[in-house]
Formats: sequence, C-alpha cells, structure tokens
Amino acid sequence: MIPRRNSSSQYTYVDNTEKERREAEEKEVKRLENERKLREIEEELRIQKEREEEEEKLRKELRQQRKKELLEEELRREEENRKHLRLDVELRRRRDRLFRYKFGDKNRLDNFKGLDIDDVTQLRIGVFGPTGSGKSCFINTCERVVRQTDKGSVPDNTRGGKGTITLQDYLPELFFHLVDTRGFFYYHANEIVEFQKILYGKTQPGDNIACSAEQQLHKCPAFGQGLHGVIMVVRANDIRLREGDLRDYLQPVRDILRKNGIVHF
Ligand SMILES: Nc1nc2c(ncn2[C@@H]2O[C@H](COP(=O)(O)OP(=O)(O)O)[C@@H](O)[C@H]2O)c(=O)[nH]1
Ligand SMILES: [Mg+2]
Repeated sequence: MIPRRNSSSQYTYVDNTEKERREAEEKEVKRLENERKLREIEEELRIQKEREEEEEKLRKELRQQRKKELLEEELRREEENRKHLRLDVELRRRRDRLFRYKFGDKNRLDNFKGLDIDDVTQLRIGVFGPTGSGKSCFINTCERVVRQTDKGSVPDNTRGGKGTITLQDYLPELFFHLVDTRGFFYYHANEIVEFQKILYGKTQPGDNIACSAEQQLHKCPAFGQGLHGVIMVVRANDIRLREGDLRDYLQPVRDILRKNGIVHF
C-alpha cells in the first residue's frame, strides 16, 4: 500500500497488491519460460557436442582405417616387387644355364656309348604338331625369353594353307636349337616319311620339308645333324585332348621314337 498525496495535501492509500501480484506472477512465468528455454538450449548444445564428439571419433577411426589400408597397400606392393625380383633372378639364372649348356650336362656322355659324338656341336629339338597349333609362336616365345626382345624372328603366319614348308633352326646362339616344321596332320604314310627324314637329319635346315624325289637328300647325316629331342605342340582346345584320342593320333610318332631309342612322353 503506497500513500499518495492528493490535491489537498492529504495522503490516501492506493491498494496495489493485486497489480504487484500480477507483475510478480508474470515475472515468474517469464523466469520459468527463460529457465525452460535455457534448459532446451543447454540440452541442444549437449546433443550437438555429443554428435561432434561422435563425428570426431568416427573421423579418427576412418583416418586410422585409411592409414592401415595405405600401409597394407604398401606392404602388398613391396611383396609384389620382391616376387618380381625373385622371378627375375630365377629367370636370369635359368637363362644363364641355357647359355652355358654343354653336351652331356643333362644326360651324361656315357649314355651315348657307341655313337659318334665327337663332332656334336649342337643339339636339335624338333617342334611338331598340327598347323596352327602354335609351333612358330612357341619358338618365338623362347626367342623372346632368351634374347630379351619384344618380338621373335619366326613368321607366325603359317595358319591354314601349307604352313612352314622349309625346315629352319632357330636360336643358333644356344647349344640346342629349336627346329620349326610344317604342320603334320595325321602322321600317316607320306607324313611319317617326312617326319623320319627330319628326325634322322636327312632333311636339313633350308630344305623343303615336303621334299620331292628330285630333292637331294643328305645321305648319311652325322649324329649331331639329326634331331635329339621332340616337342609336340597341340592347341589347348584340340578336341583330341579329350578321351585319349591324342594317344592314338600320336601312336605312329611314338612307335618311331621308340624304335630309335628316343625317350618319349
Ligand atoms: N591363344 C593362343 N593363341 C596362340 C598361341 N600360340 C599361337 N597362337 C595363335 O595361333 C595361330 C597359329 O600359330 P602359329 O605359331 O603360326 O602355328 P603353327 O602353324 O603351329 O606354327 C597364330 O595366329 C597365333 O596367334 C597360344 O599359346 N595361345
Ligand atoms: Mg609355323
């Protein structure tokens, strides 16, 4: 109750209790509202902080994961590199062995008793198989490996047609040469005659394989001039590779090799 002076200088009392109560109430409502808002904001800040902490944790995990992946990748690369180096060393060792190879290194010379081996300056390995089976490509691959070049010197255009018709020795820089032949289809009749001529050295490098009667044959080739080994090349998808047909197909070849005391597959 606040006393007020009226015009006649008397004091009257105005009852403000109700107003003060309302003001106090409003103030309390505002305070409560403010407090609620404050709690809300604090809660929001807390959630935000939690989220940030969570995100930071995730980022840290991701960084560690990435680091781990990079490390693993590097280890993988190093291992790959080591593998290549080991392969390279092995390849160079083997190439070196090929270059140093001397007659008798693999099969001791006493295995050749009774044969005139004094003049053996080379060994010849014939590469046989049907036309298009990959004989010339195989020799090219050997050349590329031995000479460390991108391209071999054997023409590989012998697909179809008559194929290679001239006998030719490759890799003369090695003690043993690879001999490219034309395709043999059935190893019957004429083909077997041709095969034997190559085997015994009657057909020599530069000669036409399908030599006709008029071609001069090398009559008595020395041991070193014939073939000393045979590689049979067959396409991987050759139907005869199934069900043992290849054994029948190669039987004539096997018989000839056996007759000549040549170890075969
Ligand atoms: N996919 C595949 N194709 C080859 C392979 N060797 C040769 N060829 C292909 O077979 C075809 C005939 O090869 P070639 O060496 O001329 O056969 P050749 O008649 O036995 O001398 C060529 O076109 C080569 O590209 C091989 O190992 N894999
Ligand atoms: Mg060929």
